[in-house]
Amino acid sequence: MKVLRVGKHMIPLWLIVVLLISGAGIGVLADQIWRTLTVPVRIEEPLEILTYPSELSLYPGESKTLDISLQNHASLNYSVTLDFHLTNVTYQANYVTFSDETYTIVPGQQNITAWLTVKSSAPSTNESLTVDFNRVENLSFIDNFDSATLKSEWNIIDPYGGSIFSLTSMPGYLTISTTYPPNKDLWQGVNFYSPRVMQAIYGNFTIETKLWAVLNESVQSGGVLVWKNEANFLRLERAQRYDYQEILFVGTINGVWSVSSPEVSNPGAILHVPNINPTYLRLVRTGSIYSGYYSSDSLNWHFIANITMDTDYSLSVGLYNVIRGDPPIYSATSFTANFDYFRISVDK
Ligand SMILES: [Ca+2]
Repeated sequence: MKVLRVGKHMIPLWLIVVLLISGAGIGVLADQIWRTLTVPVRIEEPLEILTYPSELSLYPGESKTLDISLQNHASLNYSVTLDFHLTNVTYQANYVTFSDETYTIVPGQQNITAWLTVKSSAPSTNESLTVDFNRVENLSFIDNFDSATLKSEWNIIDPYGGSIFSLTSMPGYLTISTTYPPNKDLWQGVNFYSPRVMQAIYGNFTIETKLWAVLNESVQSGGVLVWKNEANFLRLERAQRYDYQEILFVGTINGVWSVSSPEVSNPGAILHVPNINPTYLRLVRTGSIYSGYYSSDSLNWHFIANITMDTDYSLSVGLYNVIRGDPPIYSATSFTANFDYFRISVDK
């Protein structure tokens, strides 16, 4: 092999070549950017609705199917749930039941069938139906609360007793109703009487619910709970406190309650919002970071805050109802929180 002698060292020639190339590289990097390329990037919605019924007509007491064909342009499966809304919400609640299924949409074209049933006592009407498609990847659990019983993963917790958990008072919803006294709260070291449904979870996750509730007393709140123990838990909720309609993302971390004054949560956040109903709540765990979001339509999501809570991956999550009525500060007497669904997707 040819070598170059530098002082006492012999350097093989191939190494010199490498050194020269390296030197040229540094020269290029030191130059100015000589041209910029701009490429628009668009992430397309993978699910396309191909066909659906243009109108539906049925008599009281009848059921009808709704056939929809979809194209999944992506190369992976999605879970899809449908959310049905008649223009007349009260009519829907009183007379109409919609199917509440989760569909697995494989790549390519696929047909799905939903249905609606109208009670025999329903008066005639002309309504308009909108159907929201919720696309979820890696769905690991969903309860649409459309069955006669809660799914077996749930545990009902009502420490003080007397709260009502119902799947029939608002069809398609889990209703948690409670009254004051006493305060039924989730507050570090003070009160854990909140009526709730909880289930075990492991790993990183996204949990989401849709809350339908009339909030007109202080304090009424309901939302999603992440629970390790009484010293480590997070509440993401819609609330009325004082005269304010609010979104709160608060909790107890290492035994310290995050709400330091009526308007401040650190970590977390307390937001004043319009009187939105329903409210969609979404909470994402990534390692020790928990991110809270809310939405009024499940399309446009508003980031609330990140909270860091160091625990292992074994937790429980669920839905809760909180009421505080202790005078003179608070005045709530009852609260009913209706949850349309609860779903979990996990990182794979
Ligand atoms: Ca539902």
